[in-house]
Amino acid sequence: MTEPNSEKIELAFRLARERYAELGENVDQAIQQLLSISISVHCWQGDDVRGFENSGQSLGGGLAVSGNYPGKARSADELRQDLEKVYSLVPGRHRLNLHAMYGELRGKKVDRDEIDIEHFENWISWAQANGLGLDFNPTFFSHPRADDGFTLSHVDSSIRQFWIEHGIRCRKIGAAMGAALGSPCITNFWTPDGFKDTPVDRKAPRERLLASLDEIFRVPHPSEFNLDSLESKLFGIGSESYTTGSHEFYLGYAITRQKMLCLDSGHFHPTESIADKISSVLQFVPRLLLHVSRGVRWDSDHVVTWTDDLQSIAQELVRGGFLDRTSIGLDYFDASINRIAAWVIGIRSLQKALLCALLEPTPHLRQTEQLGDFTARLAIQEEVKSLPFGAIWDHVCDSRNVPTGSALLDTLKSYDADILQRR
Ligand code: RNT
Ligand code: ZN
Repeated sequence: MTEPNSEKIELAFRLARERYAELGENVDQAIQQLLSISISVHCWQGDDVRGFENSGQSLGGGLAVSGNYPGKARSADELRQDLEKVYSLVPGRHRLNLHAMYGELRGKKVDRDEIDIEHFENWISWAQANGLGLDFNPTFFSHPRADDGFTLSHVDSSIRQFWIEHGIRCRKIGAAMGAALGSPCITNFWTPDGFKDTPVDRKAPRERLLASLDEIFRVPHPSEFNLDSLESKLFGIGSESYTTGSHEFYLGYAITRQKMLCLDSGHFHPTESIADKISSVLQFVPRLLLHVSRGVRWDSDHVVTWTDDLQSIAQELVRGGFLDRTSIGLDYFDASINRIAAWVIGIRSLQKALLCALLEPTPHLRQTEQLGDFTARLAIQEEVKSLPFGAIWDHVCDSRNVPTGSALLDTLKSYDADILQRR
């Protein structure tokens, strides 16, 4: 690939903008809308979902990371250094999504039911300095008390109590993050609870999960500081037959408690797309969180690429006018390639899908549908796919000093050589 220069990029952009204008599309407006979307970047791509507790505990919760590419972040400072690189390679202002196990415990043994705001102070001041919002997640895995596959729905009440306390503390930390940064923190709850083999009692664990969650959410936090969200999963490795927190469970819970629902695009049957769920779920819950991921066979967490599935999600958000009520996060981990590249490729793919959706001549398409002209609807849908989108994207990057084309890979390669290979 040769590096496009700014002059050529601008020339191509002007022609492309005209082409979109002929279809009634305002390109400048679409770009502004794209730049107003903050993506919540998941911290756990940088260190293979390890965290900084240094407990020697292996990754649990049915999560699996494969690959051993050199240079994973070994400390919060290294992770922050990598993240700064990531944010410099994508247009727009974004957020960071932290997990509780990424607290800085300063060499002390602080268990999950003891963590507090002080352990996230560095993260908060770094986010302030870098103009980032923060989101948060309690960590209900990679811990001795989660080793038998159950946490909030555990049959043992002392184990449930331990995790309830963890959940309560995480919401408090989330609210502190939101208050410090002037932007609500979304605290997202996902538990791995489930059975490997066919359960006899599907009901009792769900009753226990419901009671545990009600206990965690008993104390309200102002919505300008913290928003609670719940994430379902169809199955995990080692919990193939049953998960307590199924889609129906959390859908019902989120609706009745008016919480956010998190739809992870890798957490459903392989032919089921979350794109179709957005307009249904948003009839009933106040806000949605998306964990954008890419499922491949049994794995729900491949690096996000610009697939039809991703494009449909972006189209639904734009066509339905749902961007205001949806927070978009990423959730995947790949240790077989440069981890910074994995982050950047996923974020940029998501942004391309969003920009492409924002550039769609939706009113025209909608009209064909209303008139029952499905031939025109199909013909236009297919024609739109080959509009000169790339010229618009290159302009977005180039005009914001973000590398595009071969320059992107060059930047990633030098960071690899200078930093990652030396760790
Ligand atoms: C697991 C869920 C969950 C996690 C993160 C690390 O399947 O998707 O969101 O990936 O919390
Ligand atoms: Zn997820």
